[in-house]
Amino acid sequence: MRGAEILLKCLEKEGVDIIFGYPGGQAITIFDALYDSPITNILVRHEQAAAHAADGYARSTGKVGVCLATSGPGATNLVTGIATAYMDSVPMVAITGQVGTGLIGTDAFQEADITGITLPITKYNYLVEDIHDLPRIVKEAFYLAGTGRPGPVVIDVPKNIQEGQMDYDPDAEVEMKLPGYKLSEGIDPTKVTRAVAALKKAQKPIFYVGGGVINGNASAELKELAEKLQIPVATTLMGLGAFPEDHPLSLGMLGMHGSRYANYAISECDVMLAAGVRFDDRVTGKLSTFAPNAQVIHMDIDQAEISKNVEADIAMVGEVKESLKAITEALGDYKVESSDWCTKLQNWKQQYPLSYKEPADGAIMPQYVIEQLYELTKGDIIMATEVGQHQMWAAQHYMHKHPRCFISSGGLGTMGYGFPAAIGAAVGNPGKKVINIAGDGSIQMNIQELITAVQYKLPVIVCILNNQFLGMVRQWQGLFYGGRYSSTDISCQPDFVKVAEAYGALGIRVEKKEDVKAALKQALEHEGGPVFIDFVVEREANVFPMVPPGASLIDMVGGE
Ligand SMILES: Cc1ncc(C[n+]2csc(CCOP(=O)(O)OP(=O)(O)O)c2C)c(N)n1
Repeated sequence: MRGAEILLKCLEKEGVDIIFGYPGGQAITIFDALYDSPITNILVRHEQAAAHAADGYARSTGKVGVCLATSGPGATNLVTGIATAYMDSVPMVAITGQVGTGLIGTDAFQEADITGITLPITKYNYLVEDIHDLPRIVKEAFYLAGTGRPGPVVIDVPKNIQEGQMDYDPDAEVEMKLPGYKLSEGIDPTKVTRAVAALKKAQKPIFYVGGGVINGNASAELKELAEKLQIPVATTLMGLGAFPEDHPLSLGMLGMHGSRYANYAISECDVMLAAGVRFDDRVTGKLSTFAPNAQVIHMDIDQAEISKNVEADIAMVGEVKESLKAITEALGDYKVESSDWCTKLQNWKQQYPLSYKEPADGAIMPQYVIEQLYELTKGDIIMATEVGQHQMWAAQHYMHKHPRCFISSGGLGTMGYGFPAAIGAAVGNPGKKVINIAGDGSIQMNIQELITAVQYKLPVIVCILNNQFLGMVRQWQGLFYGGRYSSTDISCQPDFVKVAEAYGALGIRVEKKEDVKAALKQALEHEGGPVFIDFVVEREANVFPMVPPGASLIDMVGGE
């Protein structure tokens, strides 16, 4: 069998039925093998989108996403997508074609050292030098990508390996050789005892929850413990959906654009259960004043995260699901019915709701669009976002209720991520409506993927909150750079309705507030393919509240 066929058989063994890819000379043999394979390739129109689509597929399904590109420019186009997945711990296998092993290092046509380039942004990477290693490498790559702290793995396959031949028995046992890779061996019981003692003493406990709870499929265990001890839950951007936001214990999002009540609560808590989080600077604000009175219980699968930014008093290394379960079990019948703390937070929620001012001229406020979307869908969609103000409004003004339903580039903050990620989510979740909340800047970064969505009839609705600005940068220029709007006015822009129509999609423009809901309804009812809605919104709306960079969480400005 040819190496390319063996590669695909190995993918099949890993349960892969869909990949996202784009062909080229050094991957042509793999694409040739795909011709006869049960694996479907979703043909994107830019390799960056292949990586983001595989990432959106992975985040929304929990499976390992797979992307495929040719060598050189194909491989380097994957790089932003790989880095995005790495920063947000997304399980992905990226396969690249490479020039033949005899040409490596000669600056051959379309040669790029992709294992070198991706070394710091992958969990691991492989250059296949012997066809006999292929089955082992593929098995290891999926194992590494999907276990422990998930992440992307690159497999670079030279052309002579793809074309080489060997006997291959798909039923033969394949042995992995990963002597240095150790998974958690369970939770240290002494840590459980200490965590339980701290929680029993706590007057003002709080959960600070991140993407690790979603990656670790631990939402049910989180809810059980939060309810048992009446612990309010604040989530990061990556943690949205880990805990239902319509639950009385939910505080929504904390951090730079978090709710006032979440940030006040974090600042006042006495015990912090930090679950699957990494104390990112966008969350903590000024580190020295972050949760100053809290005893910190940090649960994480990755030992390297413990005490990286904030000293953990009790470190629980291992599956967050197991840590939560162990604490709940150790508590036995002990439970808390109500507390002054919860009452205080309920009052804060009433006192400091997320709000915004309506403009006098009746312009559409971007937050209003998100609220109307919630009215129509009640949390029962997959929402992807691009990066900017719209991303924060989508996080703040929609009630996220389910894990794996809010898909956003948190760590790298990649504009151009949301649309292809939404495509990947739509491919992985047939029948589900997928909405991409976009800015007019971000959508132009991977707008070519509209034809992919049209070709595969994917029900992706792109809501462009069109403020004719690179809004988030303009906001910072307005607040911190004296209103000098340098290179952020993008009012010279395409007609997004005509763009949609040119691609064969439905395009709708909304200029009046009273038309917002009807347009969303029309898009949600539209069958058979993608929709662009161009919401012409208030140009200079800001995201509030905001913790200015370097300030403490309690020093939020705006949004009252
Ligand atoms: C690839 C990339 N380039 C630049 C940035 C820096 N950046 C962050 S937000 C932003 C503006 C986004 O504008 P838009 O998509 O129109 O959204 P808005 O903030 O107006 O809602 C920019 C340029 C980025 N995050 N990603």
